[in-house]
Amino acid sequence: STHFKYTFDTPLYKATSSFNSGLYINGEFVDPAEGGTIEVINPATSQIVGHVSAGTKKDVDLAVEAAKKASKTTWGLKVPGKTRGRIISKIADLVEQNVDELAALESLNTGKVFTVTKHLEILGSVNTLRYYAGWADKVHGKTIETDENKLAYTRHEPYGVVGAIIPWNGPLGMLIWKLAPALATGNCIIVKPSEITPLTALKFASLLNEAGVPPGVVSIVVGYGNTVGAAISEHPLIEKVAFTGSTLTGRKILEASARTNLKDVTLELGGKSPNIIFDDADLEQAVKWASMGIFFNMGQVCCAGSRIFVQEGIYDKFVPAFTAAAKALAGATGDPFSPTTQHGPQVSQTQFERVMGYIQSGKSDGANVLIGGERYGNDGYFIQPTVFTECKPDMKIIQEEIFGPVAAIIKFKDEAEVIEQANNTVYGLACAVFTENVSKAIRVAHALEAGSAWVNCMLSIHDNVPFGGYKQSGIGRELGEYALETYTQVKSVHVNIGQRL
Ligand code: TXE
Repeated sequence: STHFKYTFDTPLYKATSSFNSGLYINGEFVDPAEGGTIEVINPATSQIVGHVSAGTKKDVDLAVEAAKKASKTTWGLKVPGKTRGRIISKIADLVEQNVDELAALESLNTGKVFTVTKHLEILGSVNTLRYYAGWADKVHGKTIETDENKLAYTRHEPYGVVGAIIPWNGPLGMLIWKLAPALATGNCIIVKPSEITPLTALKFASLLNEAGVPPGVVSIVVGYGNTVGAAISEHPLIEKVAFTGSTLTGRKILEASARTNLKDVTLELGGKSPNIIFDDADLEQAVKWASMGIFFNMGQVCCAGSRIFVQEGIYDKFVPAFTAAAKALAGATGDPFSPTTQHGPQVSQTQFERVMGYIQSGKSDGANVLIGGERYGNDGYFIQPTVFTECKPDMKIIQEEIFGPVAAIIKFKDEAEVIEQANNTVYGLACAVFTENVSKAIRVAHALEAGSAWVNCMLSIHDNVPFGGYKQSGIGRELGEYALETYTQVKSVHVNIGQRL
């Protein structure tokens, strides 16, 4: 099978990373049944840095077969929760021990800033694993009183085999958001990483045997969406699929479920999250959070605060301060492995072109570019942090998810008006409100149609707080106790203890 080897010689990380980049099925790295490789590209240079194997439907079938077997023998409710929890904790320890290498691989493959990746995504994944390790022996049903002749109770049983389809904006993070609750509840899981960013998933796979994960419990099948992704969505023996990605692909997965075995589907899709800054906000804080809220991860964040509504009384102060923040970030653009870099490239040529297309549409629709609006440098997929003003509600840059470092600022007059404008979108992933008036903050947070509402902060995510979308931003919740429900099915057991016919 394929092998990945890369020598990092950077100010922040110097080491050689070397691992098997075949498919990880039934506890070992194997060649795909029908062959095929995918090029791995460094978006900071647009150079090829290696190759990984690409699977097809046949490999998914093999992974499901192994998972089915494991779920009946070495995993599932056969294994006590505390044992599953201990194995998940061990995975967490191994990820933590490999944090620098995982962060380096993630930065190499995505262009994300190394130190940010290390502390937020990789160490964040360690925390998520530990959080769900703790749940593994705490998943239980209820006894329900009916009448004295009956004992009725519920069991929260795993689905057996679940699938996970992962995007490229948080390759390891989004994988762990799905894998950790799936394993904690006793499921086996087939994971398809994004074909653009497979490296951390494969390095992660290389740790699983040492962690004591029985063969078949986790399989990592790298491949394209229309082959491996479609095979997972259509598979008759996969009872649930968890997806993070575009709304378009989310629809296809739901359709595939409807056409085939009606598998349970959870979707975490796009967003166009409003960030509302009232006149009485703490200006300095609002500027910092708003800037982080749209520019973090080069804007490649599903819950990015991409529509910034600013009340007219603070508008003339907010706009120059926000533009200055974007300018400072532009000055810190460059190599993701440099200690001074805060802004890296977009993940791929396709995404670069998509975002530049949106910037062009904003310009031709008559929005005003205050700063940015162009690519940065000549190598790689860098785009300058961009700020638009004079935006109208029907412009594409206001209606559609750009998924790049592009902020659109809209001036508003009063609370009722801004709530209506903020909710004028098919999406409903997140929202934010900045004000020092606590009643107004809570009133607005409740009025906005979104799965997460942030008051005087943005992009704040915790393992024990659920995350997910209203409207076309998705179905179901990840993280927290709520996610456990999406990996279990409830069985009601009725025991007759006295009724005679
Ligand atoms: O996503 P896709 P793309 C949004 C963002 C971005 C846009 C396009 O706006 O600009 O989507 O990105 C797999 N059956 N988000 O086209 O296709 C694919 O292989 C099953 C938001 O890259 O949704 C990959 O593993 N799977 C977002 C995964 O879906 C299929 C994160 C995501 O890719 C498939 C990413 C199919 N038919 C993009 N086709 C977020 N919510 O955070 C593709 N895939």
